[in-house]
Amino acid sequence: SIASLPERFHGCLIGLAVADALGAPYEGLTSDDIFYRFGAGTHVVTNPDGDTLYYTDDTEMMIGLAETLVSEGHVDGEKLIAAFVANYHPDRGYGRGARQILETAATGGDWREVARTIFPGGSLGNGAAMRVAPVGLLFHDSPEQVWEQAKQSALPTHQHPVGIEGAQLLAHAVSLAVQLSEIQRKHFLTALLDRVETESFQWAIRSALKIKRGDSISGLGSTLHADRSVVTAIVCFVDSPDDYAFAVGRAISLGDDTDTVAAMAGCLVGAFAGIQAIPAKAVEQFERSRKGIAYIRELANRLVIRHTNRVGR
Ligand code: F2R
Ligand code: MG
Ligand code: MG
Ligand code: MG
Repeated sequence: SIASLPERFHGCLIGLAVADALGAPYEGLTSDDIFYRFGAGTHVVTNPDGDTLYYTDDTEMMIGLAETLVSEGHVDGEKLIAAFVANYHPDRGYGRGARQILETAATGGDWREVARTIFPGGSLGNGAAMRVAPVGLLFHDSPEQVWEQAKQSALPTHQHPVGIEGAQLLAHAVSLAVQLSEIQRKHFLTALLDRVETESFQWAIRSALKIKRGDSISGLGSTLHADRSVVTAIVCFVDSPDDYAFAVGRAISLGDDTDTVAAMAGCLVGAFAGIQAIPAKAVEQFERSRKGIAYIRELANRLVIRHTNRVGR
């Protein structure tokens, strides 16, 4: 059965948070290490380690972006940084650049200058893409707004064209996933290829189009760099769009940036197949902190209302 729009908004945000938490224990490990020590990816998803699943920076920043969209109706860079700072817990495992920018902002320093100079050309980390899903949901009826608002949501921390376009690409993928009733692998990837402008992403999507469904995608990468993780996550989704355990498990099994590739694949499956596609056991084990599962569901509700008001229905 085809999921309703509210079910898809919930599926997207919960699918992101749960996958982030499922993948987090394995971040930085190699693919081999994960397999030999913990088993196949699907096993890791259906039999999560430990009692409670804790989310990381991926979800914490998604929450900050969703809060900003709910209160402002669009991305405001100052408000977004303020939300990131208010939610910031360094023990959630932030990237080196993100940490410096947020700590500078927290102490009243020139965080924009840090964002411009932190890495050559700015950050091309996948941090802007990992948090962008709420933009793809709220503006899904307008491809131009998705592209522009995703850019605005990236800029406070990610100034490099690859860091920015990674966010735009994932937001665009979310906006398609939340509307479609069927995913055609080649058609979906071609639609994304038509949209991207950087050579890095053109290369990655062309490579993905050459890989047959189910073949190894390890060559696409699963690193902290946006051009070596965003397309990988999208392929995990298009290869099994309504099988959360398989798509997220495959993302985790690649090793390296497991939480983030899983989070990006998980938000796409949730946006397409709805909240009912997320394994109940993992949702049950997800942390029940102040900004835990109930709060994320409330943000999804408020985004639905924002969207309804925005399109004037
Ligand atoms: N930070 C982590 N996990 C710890 C991983 C440690 C890793 N093994 C290591 O050695 O660093 N996870 C979280 O960070 C990722 C999102 O990162 P974000 O928000 O994009 O941060 P940052 O620091 O801007 O970028 C991440 C790294 O990418 C490299 N990088 C960025 N721009 C670069 C450039 N222009 N040139 C070269 N390298 C660049 C740097 O190493 C950055 O630190 C997610 O995985 C999240 O879960
Ligand atoms: Mg993380
Ligand atoms: Mg953002
Ligand atoms: Mg990560």
